[in-house]
Amino acid sequence: MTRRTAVVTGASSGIGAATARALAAEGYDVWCAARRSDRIEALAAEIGGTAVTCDVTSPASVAELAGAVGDTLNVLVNNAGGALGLEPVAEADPEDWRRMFDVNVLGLLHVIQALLPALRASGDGLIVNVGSTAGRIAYEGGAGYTAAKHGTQVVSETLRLELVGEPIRVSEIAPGMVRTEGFSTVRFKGDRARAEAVYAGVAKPLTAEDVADAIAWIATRPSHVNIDELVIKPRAQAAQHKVHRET
Ligand code: 8X3
Repeated sequence: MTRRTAVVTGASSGIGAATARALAAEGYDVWCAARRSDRIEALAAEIGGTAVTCDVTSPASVAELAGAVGDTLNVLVNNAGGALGLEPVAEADPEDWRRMFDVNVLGLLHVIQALLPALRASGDGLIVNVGSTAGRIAYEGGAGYTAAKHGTQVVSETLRLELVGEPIRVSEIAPGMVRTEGFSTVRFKGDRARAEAVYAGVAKPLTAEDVADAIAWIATRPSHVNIDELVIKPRAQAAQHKVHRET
């Protein structure tokens, strides 16, 4: 029997790397795609997958990924994404917004367009877009990121409408507070104190592995079962602004 295949973007760290591991543990041949070659090469060696250096904001780079993957693909996890800055609209840097829209929204477009033929050809395809609770709500300082992640959500919903009748499922997972090595450090441009403050007093934020476990669950449902959306938060986070912090 041919092994099932998966592509995970943003696989160099955090949720992406954990998802590549979780899918490999479920028996998938995993294409680990990200910009940082050294990291994905180490990961691919660890899980018996394949590393493909890829920047999802570059159509040419994504075309190379599609060329490497070949004619069929079962699972695409669009995980590459992220936040930049936490300034109010009045002061936000348009360049941050441009980059967030580029990776969280246009990145989806490039990768989906390039890999849709292979997903279709597999006869049993699944797209999992990694959104965020930021794609459901608004918070002060978050407009660039929340707008982009609302974009991720709407692209997912639209795609499900457009692909109905085809052998391709479309899911979106929307995590809340997840502590990963990169997310907040990137958002605050290396300011570790601000990054740490996000999780201050929260006993157990979600881990990348918690989210990866949920993605693997989505992927291993029978192929007629489409998990449209899955919102996942730590027990300590009842809502975006309602986080239990131990003092
Ligand atoms: C991460 C959730 O709260 O930083 O996607 O917007 S939040």
